[in-house]
Parts: sequence; C-alpha cells; structure tokens
Amino acid sequence: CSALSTKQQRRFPDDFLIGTATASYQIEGAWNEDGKGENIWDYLTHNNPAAVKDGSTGDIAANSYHNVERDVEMMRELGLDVYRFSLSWSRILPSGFANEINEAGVDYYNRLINEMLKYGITPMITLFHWDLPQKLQELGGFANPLASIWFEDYARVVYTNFGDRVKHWITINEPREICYEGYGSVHKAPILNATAIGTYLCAKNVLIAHAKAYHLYNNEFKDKQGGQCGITISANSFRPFTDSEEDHAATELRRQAEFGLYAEPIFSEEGGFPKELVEIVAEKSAKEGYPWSRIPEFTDEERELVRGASDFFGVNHYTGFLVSANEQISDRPTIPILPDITVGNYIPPEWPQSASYWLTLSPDSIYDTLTYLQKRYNDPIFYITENGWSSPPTNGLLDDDRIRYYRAALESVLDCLDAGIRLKGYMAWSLMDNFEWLEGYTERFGLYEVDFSDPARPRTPRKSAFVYKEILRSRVIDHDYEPNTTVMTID
Ligand code: PNW
Repeated sequence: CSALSTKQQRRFPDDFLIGTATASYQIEGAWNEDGKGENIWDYLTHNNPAAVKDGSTGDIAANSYHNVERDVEMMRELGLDVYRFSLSWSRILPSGFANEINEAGVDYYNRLINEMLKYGITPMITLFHWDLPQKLQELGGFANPLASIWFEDYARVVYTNFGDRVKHWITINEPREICYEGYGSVHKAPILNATAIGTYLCAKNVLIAHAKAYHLYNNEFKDKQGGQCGITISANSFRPFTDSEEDHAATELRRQAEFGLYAEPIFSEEGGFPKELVEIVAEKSAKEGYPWSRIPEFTDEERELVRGASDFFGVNHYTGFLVSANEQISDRPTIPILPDITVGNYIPPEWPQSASYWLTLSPDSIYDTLTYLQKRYNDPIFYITENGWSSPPTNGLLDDDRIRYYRAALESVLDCLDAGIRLKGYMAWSLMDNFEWLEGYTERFGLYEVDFSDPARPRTPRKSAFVYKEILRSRVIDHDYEPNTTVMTID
C-alpha cells in the first residue's frame, strides 16, 4: 500500500511532452480535392476494395482536411503539449516530384500548424506515414534506389515551407511496416508480396532515404531553424518464453528481424544490418540458388551516411510477445514474423486482448523495450511516438479497457524516467478514430469517437479522453480518478 501511494505521486516532468498522434491518410479525407495527387492507399482502396476488411476507403476518413478548428479544439480540450501528425506527400507534391507544389495543400498544413501554435501546442511532423504518391510506386517505390532522391527533394520542400515554425521532424514512420508489410507481404499497400526479397531491398532504400533527409536538415536548415530530426521505428517487447539459452537466443534473433534490421544501421556503433541476420539470410539465399544474398550490402559510403543519422529514436510501441526457440509454441494469432527466422510466439492467456488480433496488454512492455534499446544503442534520446489500444466500433464511449491500458503504459513510462532513460515524450495513438488501414473502420483507436455515418464526421470524447486530460493537467496518474463525462471543457 505504501509502495502504491509513492507510485501515485510520481510526476511527469514539466518539459516531458505528452500528446497524441495521427497520420494523414487515416484522418484527412479530401482524397482528390484542391489538387491533391493520387497515392498508393487511394489506389489500393479504389482498385482492390476486397483487400480492406469492410471494403472502406480513406476518401473522407475523419474529414480532418475540413476540420482544422475542431481538431485543434480537441487538442485544447485535452490540454496536449504536443500533437504528432503526418503530411500527405501527394497533397503537397501531386506528381510525387518536386516539379510542382500544390499551394492549397501547403495552405492546409499552414492553417493547422498556425492554429496549434496559437494555443501553445507543439507540432511534431512525420514527413512520410505510408501514403506514397502512386506515380512513384509505379516507378518501383522504395524498391527503386532513386526513391531516396525523390524523398530528399520532398523533404526540402517541407523544411522550406514549415521549418520556420516546426522544430520536431520525423522523416519516416515505421520502416518495418513499409517494407515487410508492404513489399514483403500483403498487410499494407502496395501489397507486393515480394517475400524475402522486397523487404530487404526496401529496407536499404528507406534507410538511405531517411539518412538523406536527415543530412539535408542538418546541413541546410538546422542552423537557421534550430530543430531536431529523427526516425520512428516500431519496437514491441520480446521476452524469452523460458529462461533457457535457446529461448534467449531466439528472442534476440526475433528482435533483430523485427526492429534491429532498421535500428542497427542508424543507431549501432558499427552501422550496417544486424550481423546474425545477414549471415542467416546469406546462407539461406545460397541454398536457395540465388547468386547473391537476398539482403543487400551497404557500400562503405552508404553505411557511413546512415550510421548515426538521427537526433533521437522515435519508438512506436504497442504490445509484447514471448518468444520460444520451439516453433510449435504458439497460441493466439500474432503479427506475422519474417520468413527467414523460425521461432515460436506465445501470448499468455491472462494478457487482456484488444480488438486487434496482435494487440494485448503486455505488462511493463514499454520499460522492457526501452531498457533493451537504451543498452543496445548507447543511450539515445527517445520519444514514444505512438502507443494505444483498439476497441470494436460497438463499444461506444465507455472505454475502461483503454483507460486501463493507458494507465499501465504511463506507469511504465515513469519507470523508464526513474531508470534514467532519456525519454522526452509520449504520444497516444490516437487523437480520434480513423481509417485503420486494411482493417478499415472495424477497429477504433481514438480518445475521441468519430461518427463515420455522419457526413460531417462529428467527434465525441470517450471516457478515456477525460482521464488523459486529467493526467495532462495534474502530471500524475491517479488510478482512482473517475471523470465526470457530461461536459468537455477547455481549461
Ligand atoms: C501503427 N506491431 O503501426 C501505425 O503507425 C498506425 O498508422 C496504426 O494505425 C497503428 O499502428 C495501429 O495499428 C503498428 O508490431 C506497427 O505490433 C507495428 C505494430 C503495431 C502497429
């Protein structure tokens, strides 16, 4: 009991940024308005509706393109320190190339940024959260090494137009999901399913694209604008199923395949892809008859370009898994695992299940993940750029399961701060319900519910919004707080 009461008094430091996150395709809508070009999610949802669980699209989504004031009003209601959102590449550059800038698109983001700044809310901008211009995909997307130049050109337009007011940049959201889910399998656009080739090819090109955009900021903008630039990588907690040496080894291999593939080249001392994985893939490739390894080498120059190219480590963290050397150990379906590693995956039955098959409440998973990353990557600065819980659409406004998840997550954040991890901020996914990629509107992550049957897409705070607001206001987690949910106010 005394331990609990000291715990309850732990405070989030005043300069610790607490906020929420969203992404352009998931909320904006206005897919073909005011000169926006087509992107790969427009293309996929229009041409292959069966790929999306409910056949839906992001054509209107949460209609945020037409809701700047309401969106910022929600941020003010919650009292957010920071709001992370992404830019739609094809809204700013309709062809994907920097030959033509769509001023209406630039204007939308200017209105959003300025409205936030009016109320002291810090913008954190992701340049790319998956909605690649369709023309660039037709030229190979991130399988084409020239993608890094297209991305650098786009980044220059972005820094030039918004960098006077925006000081927190994330180049790319989640290389694993872009490369493995989009190129190596069928879980995200462009659903290429180029198994075990596409993933690694994309990984290399995405990392170089990120590095070019990072160095561009450093060399040409940082002195004048004074911001910071990093990348966001998804990293869940992987812990051994038993204490056996085999399970420990399997766990480490799984980490390398899930996030080390993308983190190691940037954040490790030597740079380059994870060694053990490189060896495994090279050996398998030879056995399979390839004249080269399916995992491409970096040249020395590329390795140096990528190594150290980030001011901070953005972590999207949702859940955890137990890993076994025994492939037969497996229960609930889980996030797909790379084909080049074979490990068992276990989720204890007592871990509460969300509406997403891959998402459970895994105790202390944030602390476990960040302590691992801190040690392995020499104590970088971290932001948790996403963390959240899904419920079915029928759950409505009373979301005690989401409240339980956020309280547990934020306790784990405080454990990180107590342990001296240089964690500077936390963003809840998500501010409001949105288009959940191939799950369409069947899973809801919002602190605010969005009514997708109403053309205006009205937003209503869930109970969790009131609880999050109180945590932001008081800077402590009060596990007994019961909000009055009748009126949401701006304080
Ligand atoms: C995030 N995992 O991806 C995305 O950045 C969001 O756009 C998305 O809406 C949100 O998750 C919810 O699905 C994830 O490995 C990436 O467990 C990886 C994982 C989970 C989500």
